[in-house]
Amino acid sequence: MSKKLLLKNAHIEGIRYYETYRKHGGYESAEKAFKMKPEEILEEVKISGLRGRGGAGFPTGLKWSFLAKPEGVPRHLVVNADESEPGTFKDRYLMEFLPHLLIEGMLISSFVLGSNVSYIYIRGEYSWIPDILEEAIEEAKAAGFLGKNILGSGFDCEIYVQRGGGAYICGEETALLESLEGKRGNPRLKPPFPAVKGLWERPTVVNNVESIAAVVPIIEISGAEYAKIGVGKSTGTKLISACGNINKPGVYEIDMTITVEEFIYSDEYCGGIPNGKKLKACIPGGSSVPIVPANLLLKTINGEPRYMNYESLADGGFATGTMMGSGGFIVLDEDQCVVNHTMTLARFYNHESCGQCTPCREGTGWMYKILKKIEKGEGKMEDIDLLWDIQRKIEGNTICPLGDAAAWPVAAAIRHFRDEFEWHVNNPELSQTQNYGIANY
Ligand code: L3W
Ligand code: SF4
Repeated sequence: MSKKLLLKNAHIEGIRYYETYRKHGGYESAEKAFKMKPEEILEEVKISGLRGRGGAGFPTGLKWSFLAKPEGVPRHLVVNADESEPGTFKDRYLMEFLPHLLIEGMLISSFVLGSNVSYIYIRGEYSWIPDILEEAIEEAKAAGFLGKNILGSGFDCEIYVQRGGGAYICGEETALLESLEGKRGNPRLKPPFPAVKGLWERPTVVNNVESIAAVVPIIEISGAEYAKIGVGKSTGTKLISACGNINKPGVYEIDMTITVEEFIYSDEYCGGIPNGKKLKACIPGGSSVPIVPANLLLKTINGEPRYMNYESLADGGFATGTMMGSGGFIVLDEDQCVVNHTMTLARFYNHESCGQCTPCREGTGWMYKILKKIEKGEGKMEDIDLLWDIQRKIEGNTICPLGDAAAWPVAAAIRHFRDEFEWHVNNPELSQTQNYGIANY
């Protein structure tokens, strides 16, 4: 059974409220942290090996250490709660059921970074959550954990919640900052990274909800103890939101030592595939990461079991591996059509492209059009090669990672499931009424 750090108290009734949260050890990490120096806390976070839980897996302590500290210039912590990656809903769970865990993590992190005004930027579609967060912020303030001179330390901190307008691109950290500044959410060129020039050109750390919540158990048990959980550079625990063709969709906390097979089939997690169907493929890290067929999902090319962690999921590179990404775990059974699925994703990325760069703006549109044509049985064999060619021209040639995120699913689908694309081309009549999966199993 995986160790629980973030969700250990999630089952307790009323844990959303300050009194219950406090009764179960809430804000004890903050009290401990305020007896330490900010540099000592930073050291604990570095030792913990915590990696950003939003998708990129960048070491959190390292990011914090990049924060510029020019004299007299305010610094900010911004929590990225714009959880829009298809298949990803773990931050929603944290904010809805454990808002004080996030507030406590933000308090400790703001103290380390010297952020007197910190923000939560939350996706607009999570319309009911800002009220929950604001209530928790008020409770924390009333209890002396926010506001002026927190715990007599002389440190002041306010937290504000800002709602997004429903654009996926605002989850990209620089687009988020633009939006927070009241502008259209267009990604900025990096460098400069937000740690140097972020919100209103001030040094800013942007971290995912789960990353900031993880700071609480790190301080509670120490960075060294946190680092002992998990394996290699995949330390601590990770929240996985599981969906698709599984018996038990939901949010699970895993300690990154379990295998993919165990995660899909064990009753503790996904509980297997409904109706005894076979596993076809999985997208383990949100829609942006490469799809992997069952044979490469349960084992690596070297025959090793594939584990639910950053290194093992990526084993073999994009040709045979994938990415942990945001932990949005999407399972496809044998009845699913990869072409149809890829087309749906292409439509999403085309719709969400901000339009600043030509390869992304035009390429996502062309990929969607071609996929639609193939899926309807109106494609030619050359279209598959054209599709491959277009995604190659997008990857690495855009301002922000949305371009790559649109290209990778197409590349992986063609690489691993070319037969399905060819089936649609060769079976135009069947393509009108059936999908590849149903027709072939
Ligand atoms: C200072 C340097 N800071 C890097 C910082 C950078 C950022 C973090 C990671 O994209 C991925 C994307 C999605 N000085 C720095 C530095 N940093 N070098 O480190 O940076 P990066 O560029 O590796 O990634 P990113 O731009 O943050 C994130 C993928 O995650 N993804 C996520 C999708 C959406 C969600 C969601 O809805 N929650 O996660 C899924 O795979 O495709 O590749 O902070 O500033 N020298
Ligand atoms: Fe906009 Fe796409 Fe360019 Fe990102 S890659 S800046 S979403 S056009």
